[in-house]
Amino acid sequence: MSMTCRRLLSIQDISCLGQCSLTVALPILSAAGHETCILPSAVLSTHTGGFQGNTFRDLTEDMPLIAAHWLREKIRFDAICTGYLGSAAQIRHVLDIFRTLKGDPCVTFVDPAMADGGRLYRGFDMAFVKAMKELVLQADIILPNITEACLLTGETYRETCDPAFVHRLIRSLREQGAGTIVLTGVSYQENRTGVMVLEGETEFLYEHPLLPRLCHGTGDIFAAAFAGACMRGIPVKDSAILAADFTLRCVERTMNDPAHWYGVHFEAELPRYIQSLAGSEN
Ligand code: PXL
Repeated sequence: MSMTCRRLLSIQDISCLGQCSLTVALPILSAAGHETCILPSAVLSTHTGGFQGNTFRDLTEDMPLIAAHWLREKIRFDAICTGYLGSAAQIRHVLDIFRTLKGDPCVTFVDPAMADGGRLYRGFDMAFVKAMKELVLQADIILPNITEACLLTGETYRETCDPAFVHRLIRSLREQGAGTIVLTGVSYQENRTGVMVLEGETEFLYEHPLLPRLCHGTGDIFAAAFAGACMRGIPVKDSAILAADFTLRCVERTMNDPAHWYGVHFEAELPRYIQSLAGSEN
């Protein structure tokens, strides 16, 4: 087995159409060279951002059964990554999985995918936020956006950030017990955005252009590209840069296709992602 091939578990929903959650995490983590196991928490006909009347098959009951089978088979994971989860009950199952299926060592990544643009996604409430906070505090690495960081800390959401506000958010998350924090959507200027990393006591900001189109699924793409890179042994800071650049290129590819409103064209960027991983390893 190659030194860099890890066994990863991605826990989130399958939105059958919509280029988000498992349909982007699986190809991206596989492209990064990892054995990618999945635990689908629900099956939806589409994601909930912009489509109306999507189906929702709740797989909450299957989650502990699947985990128990793996436990009997003595399966353990080198990393467990979570994204969109449908309910507090699902979060409790994930907490159990963290207790039972982590390898030694294991890195846990939690993207508290529940809100954006100052608003919770459809179907979530503050009880869900409270449960998500518990999961966030168990993770080695968390990837909230600004809205999610506000919800997790009780800060009031703002359209425009300033360094003092961002510093308060990451410090507050850390004081509550968060490990490494990768905060996305940190924008200090109109045409720029970026990602703030707090690892140990080191803060690092990577800024890049904000493209004139907000796209669905970019958080999921960033999280998968980031986790894939980290698990190749690439340092957190470099993994954040690599994932941000990849996400940006995916959005660039989608900008000239206004009909493609529900996701981004990430597929054709996978070869360059793979190259950039190889380039960052040396
Ligand atoms: O991209 C995050 C996400 C994942 N899964 C589902 C969603 C969303 C965002 O709206 O609705 C089902």
